[in-house]
Amino acid sequence: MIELHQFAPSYNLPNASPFCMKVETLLRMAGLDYHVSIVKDPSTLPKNKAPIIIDDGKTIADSTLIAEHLQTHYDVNFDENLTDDEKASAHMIQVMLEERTYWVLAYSRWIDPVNWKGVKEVYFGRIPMPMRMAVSKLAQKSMTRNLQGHGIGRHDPEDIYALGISDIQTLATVMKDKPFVMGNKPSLVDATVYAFLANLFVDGVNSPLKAAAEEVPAFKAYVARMTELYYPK
Ligand SMILES: N[C@@H](CCC(=O)N[C@@H](CS)C(=O)NCC(=O)O)C(=O)O
Repeated sequence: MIELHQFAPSYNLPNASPFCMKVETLLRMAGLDYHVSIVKDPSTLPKNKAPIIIDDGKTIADSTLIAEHLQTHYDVNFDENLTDDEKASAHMIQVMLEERTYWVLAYSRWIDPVNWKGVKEVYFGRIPMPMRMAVSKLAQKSMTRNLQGHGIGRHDPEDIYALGISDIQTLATVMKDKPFVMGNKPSLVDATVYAFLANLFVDGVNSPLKAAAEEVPAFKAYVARMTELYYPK
């Protein structure tokens, strides 16, 4: 059986990592059996990031490589209903969210002082004091370095959020009121969009990025639709 290594669920979500949530959603979309193994320290993983899967002795690290693996090794074609044009649009949305919006979301959680105190409790609250302080400080430092490395972390907060808001508005323009991102049926990009929007809406993290998403009623309805389909109560 496929082993999915991911962080423990938090924030009342399948996962507070949009990449972990994307992969778990893909496994459910594909109807594949899997077993979850909780990652406590991502530095123990082959690429130092979660999620990974281990399938038939093979380790695959990175959500997009995992999606490819599922399509190559199982009878799954997430995009079977899409035209080439739709596949191209879906690809652009996925890359926008994963390679740019992600960093704005990360900034809002790990750096923005409005949220960090609460986020720290959720992520590290189970570690006993005084180790909790040291571990959370180190993790925040590492995120600061990553944001600098990406480049977005070099901007003023207003500019960081403005970039993320333009992504959210672009997504709203593409999605309109369609039931799923590319039309009437879910496809690969839905796993990413669902994971990101659900993560934006969590209680206890507030930012201009979340406020922009809240202005789009279709987003909340979409998250509820995907939850009902893939994580029914
Ligand atoms: N490109 C990767 C990104 C995965 C990723 O960024 N995972 C984050 C959690 S959202 C992580 O494990 N970060 C740990 C770290 O950077 O130390 C994918 O698609 O799986």
